[in-house]
Amino acid sequence: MNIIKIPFDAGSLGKNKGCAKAPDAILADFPDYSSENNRKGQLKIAEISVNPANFAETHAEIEKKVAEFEEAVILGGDHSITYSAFKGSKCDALIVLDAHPDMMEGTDAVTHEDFLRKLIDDGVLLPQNVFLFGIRAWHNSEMDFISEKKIKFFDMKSIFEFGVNNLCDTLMEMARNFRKLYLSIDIDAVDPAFAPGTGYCEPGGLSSRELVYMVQRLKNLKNLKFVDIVEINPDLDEKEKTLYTAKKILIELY
Ligand SMILES: [Mn+2]
Repeated sequence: MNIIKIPFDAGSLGKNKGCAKAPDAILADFPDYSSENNRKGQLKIAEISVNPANFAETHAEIEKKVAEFEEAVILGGDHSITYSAFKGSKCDALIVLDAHPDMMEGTDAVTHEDFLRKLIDDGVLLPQNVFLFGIRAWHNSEMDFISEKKIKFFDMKSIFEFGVNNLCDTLMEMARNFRKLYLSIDIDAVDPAFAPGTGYCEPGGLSSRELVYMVQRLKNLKNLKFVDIVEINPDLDEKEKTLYTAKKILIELY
């Protein structure tokens, strides 16, 4: 499995400073325990050199490096990295697990609050090829954008009501026919009780078991080529709960 480390947290606008440490923290002593997935391959690790003072240069690096891969798991970093990683991946559809839509009306630079809106506004990603899963907090302007662009979303209320397994079926049915699929996992999709090590603590999220289940199911999609895991902040973690959630996700992926 190809791993690409992107230790960049400047796109969080200071709100999740420290998540640049996540790639090394996740990979430390990895894997020193076994999991439900007994398949074990080799990890091939690449790192993207980032410049926190220069967003444009960093994003150009991310896009260029990711484009060298046919498939990979990308470790962030804040969620702004998904903008250029998705571009470089040449995927045509995106599933995002996140507490928030990340569709704020933004500034010129790509940030973790607006990367998804920018992907759509910049014509990189068609709105009908986006699937949001796990959202539970949004600004009115974000929901207006979602309605206007008819973006498909599964909010936590419906996930609770209809069940993760049923909605995962629906999601997979919709996602399986794209040419190349990208899955982006913002760790704040998970409830802060299970994953406190992140910038925004948004209650009422997925359990860590539900995230593991989603990953175990989604990895069966033949067109799934890229996965990223972002917004993990080792400095804000408690008893390494968040870090071990990320390690488990990584183990399930290979
Ligand atoms: Mn996010």
